[in-house]
Amino acid sequence: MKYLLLGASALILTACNSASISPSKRSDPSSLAAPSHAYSQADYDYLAISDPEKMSAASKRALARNYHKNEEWFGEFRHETLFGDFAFDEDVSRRDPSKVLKINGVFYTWYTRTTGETKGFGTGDPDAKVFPWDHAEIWYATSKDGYHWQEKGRAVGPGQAGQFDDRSVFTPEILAHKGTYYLVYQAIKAPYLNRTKNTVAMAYSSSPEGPWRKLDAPILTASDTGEWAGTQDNHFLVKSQGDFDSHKVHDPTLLFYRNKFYLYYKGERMGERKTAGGREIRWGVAIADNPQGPYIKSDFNPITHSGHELCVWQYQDGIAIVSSHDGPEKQTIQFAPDGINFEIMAYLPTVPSAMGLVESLDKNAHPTAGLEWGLYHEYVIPAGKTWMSGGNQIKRFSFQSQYYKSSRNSDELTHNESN
Ligand code: AAL
Repeated sequence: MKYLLLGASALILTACNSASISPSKRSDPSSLAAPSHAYSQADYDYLAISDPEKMSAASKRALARNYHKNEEWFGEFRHETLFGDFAFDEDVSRRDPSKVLKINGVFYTWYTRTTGETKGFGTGDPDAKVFPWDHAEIWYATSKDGYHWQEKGRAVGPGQAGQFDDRSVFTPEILAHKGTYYLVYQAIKAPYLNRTKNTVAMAYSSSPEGPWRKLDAPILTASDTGEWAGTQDNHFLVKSQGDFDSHKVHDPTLLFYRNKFYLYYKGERMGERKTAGGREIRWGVAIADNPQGPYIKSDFNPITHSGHELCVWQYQDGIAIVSSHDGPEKQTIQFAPDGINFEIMAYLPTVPSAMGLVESLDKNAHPTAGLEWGLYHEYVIPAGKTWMSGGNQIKRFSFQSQYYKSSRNSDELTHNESN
């Protein structure tokens, strides 16, 4: 694996060097050729390149991006509905499930829970629910088999009027570290407008059942850069966009890695534009010596130029991610030997939304072992409704690797068929 990764960085350097040529040369595809000594005859053979002196742009790209490597990272997601309180309920929206922790033989997850109809912005009612995650609380549920779930109650709710989290708390993630449970989640202070900037908050407890003690202040805020244009509540109108996370800091995911606390998150930018991959969405990381912070944003942010809800796990000495719906590198698995510098390892046909991984899996068994199964959410949109006014449901995914056939997966399929 190390050899492959070193090989990948060498190829990327080669690609960078060729990208620094003058713009006039750039229009000539042959000027983008990587020096042939960077590749072996086996590389050319694998990619059906018969003459390395005459490579199309696509062949050069295939070499530079390792299209002939990393088969062990490839696979496909499958989806299953769940039972008990995670069966679809049109009156209750459950979404953005956290990691699944196994504690004394019982699975636990935390998630965003709301009721009531989403009305959207501009209704004239400052209390109207503007998004499916507005006026939300964080609840938790348990399961003995990972299929039948029982909702246990509220873990964390919004704060008192005037506090930074008085409007909504949602999209939780969990970290168990040295006997303490840390919940990280998004918080909104009223009023909830298009231009509202959210924060990331933390609560901790010595038990997964709570009680949870909130920190007094957010652990992460949107960057204080960028400038709105005018006073209309329109987040596309800006004088300057600012940093990648100048508007929103979303989907916090906390890992204990290399003896520090890595808080990965999604940033959204004021005046969001489109890229070749659609929405302008990127991820960053903020690092702390102690679980409660202070969290310092990495100078290398943004660390992705794609993705949506986070899916992050430690594999061997590095960090693996699944980049979901947005950006030119959507639907990829990526790996960073240092948790910062990610390279694409595989391109996936589909990716579930808001995946919560199972912490107790043996993630080092192989590259995608950490994805063996987990939870995610789906929109359920009845006729006449939209993604905003429809419902949300937590479901279960499994990942089918062609390379590593797992007997567990066939058990799951049998289980599914028998239900
Ligand atoms: C999700 C996540 C965050 C956003 C919202 C709820 O897809 O990215 O959690 O704030 O949508």
